Amino acid sequence: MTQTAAHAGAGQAYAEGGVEAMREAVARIVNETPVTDLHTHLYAPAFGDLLLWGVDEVLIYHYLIAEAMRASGLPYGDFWAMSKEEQAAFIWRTLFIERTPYSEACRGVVTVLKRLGLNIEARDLESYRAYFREQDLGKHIDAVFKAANLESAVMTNDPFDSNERPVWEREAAGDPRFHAALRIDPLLNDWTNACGMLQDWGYDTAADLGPKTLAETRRFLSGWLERMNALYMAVSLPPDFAFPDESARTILIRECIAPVAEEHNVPFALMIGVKRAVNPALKLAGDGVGVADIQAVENLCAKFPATKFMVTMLARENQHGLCVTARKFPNLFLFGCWWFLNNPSLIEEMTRMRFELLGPSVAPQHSDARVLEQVIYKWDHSRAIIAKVLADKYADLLHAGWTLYEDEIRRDARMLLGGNFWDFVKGRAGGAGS
Ligand code: HDL
Ligand code: ZN
Repeated sequence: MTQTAAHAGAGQAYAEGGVEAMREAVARIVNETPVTDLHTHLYAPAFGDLLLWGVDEVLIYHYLIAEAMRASGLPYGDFWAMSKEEQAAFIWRTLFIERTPYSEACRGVVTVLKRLGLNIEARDLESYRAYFREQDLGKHIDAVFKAANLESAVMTNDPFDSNERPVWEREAAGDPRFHAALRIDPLLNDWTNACGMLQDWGYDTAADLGPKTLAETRRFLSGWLERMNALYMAVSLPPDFAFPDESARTILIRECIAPVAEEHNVPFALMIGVKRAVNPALKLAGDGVGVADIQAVENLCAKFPATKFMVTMLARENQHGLCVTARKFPNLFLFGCWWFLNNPSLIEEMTRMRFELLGPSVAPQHSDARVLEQVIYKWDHSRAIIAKVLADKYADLLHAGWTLYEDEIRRDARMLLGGNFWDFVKGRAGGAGS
């Protein structure tokens, strides 16, 4: 007999007359709840210079490069000819001194400097540089994780990256605050070249994707999942991603990714909708967005019910369809407001839509941080919005007559800021497939 009468709640109770007190409690609890940041481009200290940190790296973030090139009209070649310090000074002058820094990526820099206790009023880049020069990286990582209230972060680990692969081959000392995710874009988006690299590494593969090649590709995936102790496999995909179709990608997903994901009980994360290099002259800042077809997600979840899929899509236009699809498939887990969606107006819109259609069953945000200190602003800004939307939904519920208890708010915040992700990673695929 399932429990029906008793309620789960304990602690302070909130009913319709206590909405303001409830809002304060929600803001406090969301800020107090440690986060698992499930997708970043940060690296554990063992990866050396791959971990980007400090004010110059914060300023030359590719989001800010795009904004500064747009604002200044500087020829691309002139910018790329500059040193990192010169690029950072150019961006500081262009976006923060000559203009007001109210874009989200600019405001983020201000939040970082303020939360690290620097003198914003001075607007003095040299003084900020002096502060970072004095930092010991290990202690600085501790301070940044504490400021962001980050429990841990998931890296993006690419065995096809010639800078990163040797670190894993040296058996890099792990840091419990940095988890691994196996990133496989070359395998699924550039099979011919990836096949050649696999051959170089001793895998008996051929471009024709015969049975031996498929077995060897599964061996490659299993080996790296184990070496990295990766939490999931991930890929970014173009707007025209289709499944199934006649491509090598469909064969690799069907014969390699899905079975290996199920065998290792790890999710397969698809980040769909990026148009790479729409302006190649901007390099990393040159990628764009396109509306994708949700049918591919439906087909994957239906065909592989025992495989766990994490999905985030880049186009605003795809968000409602993705929420509806997640209602149909318990093996589909939605996460984050990715990249061009990571702005207050769109985070609020998406979080409201997800809470209304999917309740507490999503991961509303990830940071995608590329530079260590960015986690401070990305989580400050997102926690405020998540708390606001959650409190609004609670207020509607109290108006409907529900009573909410303080420890239920804590439970919900824990679920949204990491608990749901860990449950999905550790559990079996939900629904018919399990
Ligand atoms: O493919 C990805 O993981 C994207 O997040 C890209 O890294 C992108 O450049 C980015 O940093 N977005 O926030
Ligand atoms: Zn990313």
